[in-house]
Amino acid sequence: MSGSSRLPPAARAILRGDRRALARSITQIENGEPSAEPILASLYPRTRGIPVVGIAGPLGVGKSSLINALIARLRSHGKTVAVVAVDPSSPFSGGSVLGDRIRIERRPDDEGVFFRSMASRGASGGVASATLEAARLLDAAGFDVVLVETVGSGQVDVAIREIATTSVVVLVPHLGDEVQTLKAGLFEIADVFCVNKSDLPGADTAKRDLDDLVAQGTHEGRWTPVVVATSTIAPTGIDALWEAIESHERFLDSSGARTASERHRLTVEIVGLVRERVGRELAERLEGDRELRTLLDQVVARSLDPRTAARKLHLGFPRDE
Ligand SMILES: Nc1nc2c(ncn2[C@@H]2O[C@H](COP(=O)(O)OP(=O)(O)O)[C@@H](O)[C@H]2O)c(=O)[nH]1
Ligand SMILES: [Mg+2]
Repeated sequence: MSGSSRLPPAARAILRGDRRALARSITQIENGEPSAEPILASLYPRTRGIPVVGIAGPLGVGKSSLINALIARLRSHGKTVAVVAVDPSSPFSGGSVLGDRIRIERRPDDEGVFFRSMASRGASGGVASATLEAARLLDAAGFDVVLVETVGSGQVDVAIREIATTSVVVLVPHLGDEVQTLKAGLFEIADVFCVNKSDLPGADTAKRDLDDLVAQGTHEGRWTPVVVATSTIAPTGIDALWEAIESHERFLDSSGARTASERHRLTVEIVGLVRERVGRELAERLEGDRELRTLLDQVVARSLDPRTAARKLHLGFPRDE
């Protein structure tokens, strides 16, 4: 491989398929260690833009169970898979058992599967950007697909849009009020709806309700979400689920939406990084700043209001590169 020798040793190890180096680098990303930066920068040109599939939805709907089923399906088709669980309470085998929640099966003997959980401490934006960067390393490491399981609540679910190329929203029969919620929020993020636990009563109605909902929101030239019914107990619908994901990935290429949404995602990412950096630099500059102290005295004394003080502050940002 040309230019390989100029790569940082950790990046070279990752390209060689060294799983421990990969895990270590992801930890550095997770902890926001600057040592991750040269690794990410040097591997970015080696990424191919593999499918990153987000599996989102409320707790207990069967996301981990579906991921196990998808892994089996993908492995039997010779594809390698990396799984990132953003849900901190979604333990892998060997971790603690929480209620009757399913653990994503570790496959220690299978080099074609890699697991990673990302602690969702801090802001959801933090998890999103760490997950995005981890997915890039997994791409450079040669995996064919990344599956991301996310917690079911609000912000992280929405953040899946910034990470995943295809978003699957998992639901269960007896949607009831959930359909209303969907109209408001989740509907915006789903490329594929998965009605899991279709072995339970009410699955047909739930699928019909979703089909109706999707039909109402159909637009010429836009992707129409696919609704699939699955069961991980009876195993059914897993092939259909994967085919729906693949057909969305094909649509991204044929419609030009992949480039457009990639540009959008990268814009959000770059702006977020700038905001983060400016915020950090600002906090550093203002620490013990004499001008700020003087302004603060005036604000405390009610002779100046906070907004005016903020405008008066002279923030000369020297450019360092
Ligand atoms: N009846 C039924 N139960 C399921 C199905 N898939 C998962 N479950 C059960 O639902 C519970 C939660 O599954 P889990 O995969 O941990 O859900 P997650 O929280 O969304 O990751 C477990 O008890 C599973 O055995 C299914 O297709 N049918
Ligand atoms: Mg889970």
